[in-house]
Amino acid sequence: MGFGKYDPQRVEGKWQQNWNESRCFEVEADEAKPKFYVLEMFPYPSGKIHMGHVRNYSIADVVARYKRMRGMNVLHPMGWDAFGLPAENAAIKNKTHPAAWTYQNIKDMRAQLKRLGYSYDWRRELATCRPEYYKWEQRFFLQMLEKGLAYRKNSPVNWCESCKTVLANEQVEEGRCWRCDSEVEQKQLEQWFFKITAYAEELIEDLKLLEGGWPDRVLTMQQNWIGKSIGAELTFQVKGRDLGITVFTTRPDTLCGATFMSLAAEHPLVEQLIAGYDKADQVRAFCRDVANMDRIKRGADDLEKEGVFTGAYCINPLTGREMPIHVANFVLMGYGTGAVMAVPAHDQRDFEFARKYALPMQVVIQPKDAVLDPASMTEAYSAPGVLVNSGRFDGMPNEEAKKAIVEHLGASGLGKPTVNYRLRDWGISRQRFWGAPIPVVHCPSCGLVPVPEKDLPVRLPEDAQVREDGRSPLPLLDSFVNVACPKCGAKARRETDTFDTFMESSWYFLRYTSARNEDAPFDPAALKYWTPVDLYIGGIEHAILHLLYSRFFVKVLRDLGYTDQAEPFKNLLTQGMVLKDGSKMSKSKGNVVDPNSMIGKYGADATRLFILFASPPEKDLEWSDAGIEGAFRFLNRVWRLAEDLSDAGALKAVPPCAPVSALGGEPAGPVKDLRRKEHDTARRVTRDMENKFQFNTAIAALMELVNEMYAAKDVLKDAPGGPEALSSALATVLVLLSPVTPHLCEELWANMGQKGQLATTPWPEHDPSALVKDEIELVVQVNGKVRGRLNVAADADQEAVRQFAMTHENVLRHLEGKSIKKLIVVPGKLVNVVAG
Ligand code: ANZ
Ligand code: ZN
Repeated sequence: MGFGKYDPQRVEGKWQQNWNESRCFEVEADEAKPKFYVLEMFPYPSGKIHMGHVRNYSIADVVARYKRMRGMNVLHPMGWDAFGLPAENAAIKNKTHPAAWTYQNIKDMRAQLKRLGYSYDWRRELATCRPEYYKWEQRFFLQMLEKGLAYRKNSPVNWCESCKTVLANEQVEEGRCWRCDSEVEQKQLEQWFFKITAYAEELIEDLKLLEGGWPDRVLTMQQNWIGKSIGAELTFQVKGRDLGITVFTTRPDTLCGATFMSLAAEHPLVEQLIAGYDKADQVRAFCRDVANMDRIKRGADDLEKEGVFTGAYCINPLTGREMPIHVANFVLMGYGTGAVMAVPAHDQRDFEFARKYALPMQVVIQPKDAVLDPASMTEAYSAPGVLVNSGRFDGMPNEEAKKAIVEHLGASGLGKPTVNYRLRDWGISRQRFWGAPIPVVHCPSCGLVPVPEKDLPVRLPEDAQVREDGRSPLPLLDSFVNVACPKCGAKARRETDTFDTFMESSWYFLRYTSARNEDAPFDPAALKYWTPVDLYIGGIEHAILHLLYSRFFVKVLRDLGYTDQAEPFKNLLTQGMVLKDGSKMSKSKGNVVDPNSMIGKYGADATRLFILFASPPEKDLEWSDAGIEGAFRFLNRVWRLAEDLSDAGALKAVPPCAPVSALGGEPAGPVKDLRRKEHDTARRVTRDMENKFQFNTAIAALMELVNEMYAAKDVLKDAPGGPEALSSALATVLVLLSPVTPHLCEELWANMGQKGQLATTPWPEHDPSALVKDEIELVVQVNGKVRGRLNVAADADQEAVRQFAMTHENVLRHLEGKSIKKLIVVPGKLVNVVAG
């Protein structure tokens, strides 16, 4: 007799093999069944799974298992975001190859995920560094090229001369290269771009579709990143020349307060404006310095405002005033028109600039109950007001004046309403090796020639040796670079830039629906059935770029005819971090807890249980050794409970939330009490699963039920219907707990003699009539004040309740010396005695 010691290693290995052999997590599209697509953000194969992964995937796995038990057809896939810089660095360091390093890591990490018992359909596994994968994004690129959505342009980049490579903004640390620490320059380089700006309006507009499904703060971050700004373009004539300068402004109402003009250092008119000016060289030097500034610093609010006069003037179209034209360091060429009408009285940056260079200031917006004096103002006034010093527009509320002034200028072709977006086109060129090749050829006579689709994939030569200095080996690799032009056959050069790795992660969730299809990126029926992703789970650090690029990609693929979806992810759950001693686990802090050692010591189930119990999914989680010990102890408690019942011959194959008939007739006393607790637990757990996945409270409810079973089992083991009630409750614990700790639950389920796998067993439904209590508690009031509580039969009649209330000691004391005037019974709730 007895189940032996709870040995997670044995139990977990056994059930992982069982699931694997029964293929119970493999799914196909099935129109007859409702689907649920749950997805975690796929990992970069860095070498090892960390606790953050375990948390992310455990949350997803509980959802997947729960939805499956609710009868849904659940797609839950896993794959690898396998291109990227760390592989190159590791290859240099370990004198190996990025491909070898990556594939070995995938192998190790896959084994770790399997050891955690996640319910993936492993047949759909994909690695983005495989040509069978990136072949399709090369095709998408060509189609986008054809539609004008991919293009090449000269653009400023961060350049490290010693590494001879472009650096992403994140790789520039205080103006220096993250790798070699030398000064980063700004350089113009031909680069590939995706025209994400063509979708700016839709990307903003469709955020509405995600309300309620995505966290509000993520929606706000997306909105700010796209940065829609409603304003106008106004044109100013340059004095004495046949030249106009157009500005973008959100405040056309302040036009009469525009006292000078500020241009970006890269503004194309600068050269013309300074022609003949005796200080032209000084202006050029200033422009060069500004253009070389770190672009992040240049856009920062606290930038010290600097500028230089160009020697030229333009004319304010409303006031006729001459406005000196300056070049200013805070004006960016990439936004609006690269020219700003400066209104120092009402714009803080212009205010600082004007104070510094003693430029004139004119108040044109008057607040309600104050008069602004430019001489004594200490900052710009940017709030609403009515117009002053604005001629015919005086007295007009400024919101109204915005429209009126644009209309007025519009009549002479000098103004029009305009919408601007902060969003920039997506630079997708990387001068890196470990990425997907961009499929074009540079021909000396034909120019840029797309690689014909039949020649895809353009394979990355996986055996190319990475270079010690970190530069891509591709440009020097003759076998890769030298090709015949696909158009004219002449000797041509292959493009050696590779795609930004954000590209692979922008569509992998669609590919899972048809991961093994070699003839097309997607099987249309499967894509239609499974998408959109119903629940996407990952870290908040991806709240902007990855999610934005994915949203963009889905819209492009829709316009290319692949899908009819407009949005990739219906619901988004951003899980909190895993902390140790209050801070994020990291190697440098030395506070990392390795999942492997936890699984080795306590098992996958205890690790999953601790992580899911310690905190609700969106909140940070503090790692605690005592916590995982506690989780392990609880599982042992469940194990021993089942074993006890078995030893006592009280373990029956009764279904969870068993009907009354299975308990041998209408239950009473402790049998009924346990049954009530069991059904109420099923109700609470189901509610918590449905309501934002509050696994922690669901687990707490199950712990309560187990406690109650311990307290009742000695009495119930031998009572009529008792073994059945205990077995039903145990079955309920196992079913409800199985999404969290699937292995232990399967094992005990089998030990109960239950049929079939728990993984595919339907979720139980509680019986509302089981929740009804035999006795209910009534509050007794005297003159509106609570003086006692009574337990009465749930079906007691009013007269019985009245009589019973008058036996309560404390109630009687409060009635001493008074006469009863009225006695009101609110059935099921209270008795109120009115006395005086
Ligand atoms: C005149 C003005 C008066 C402005 C005023 C503001 C307040 P958002 O809301 O971010 O779109 N601007 C336009 N292009 C710029 C550029 N390339 N670099 C730096 N600043 C630029 O900001 C729009 C405002 O930012 C524009 O409205 C312009 O200044 C400035 F009381 O025009 B405003
Ligand atoms: Zn050619």
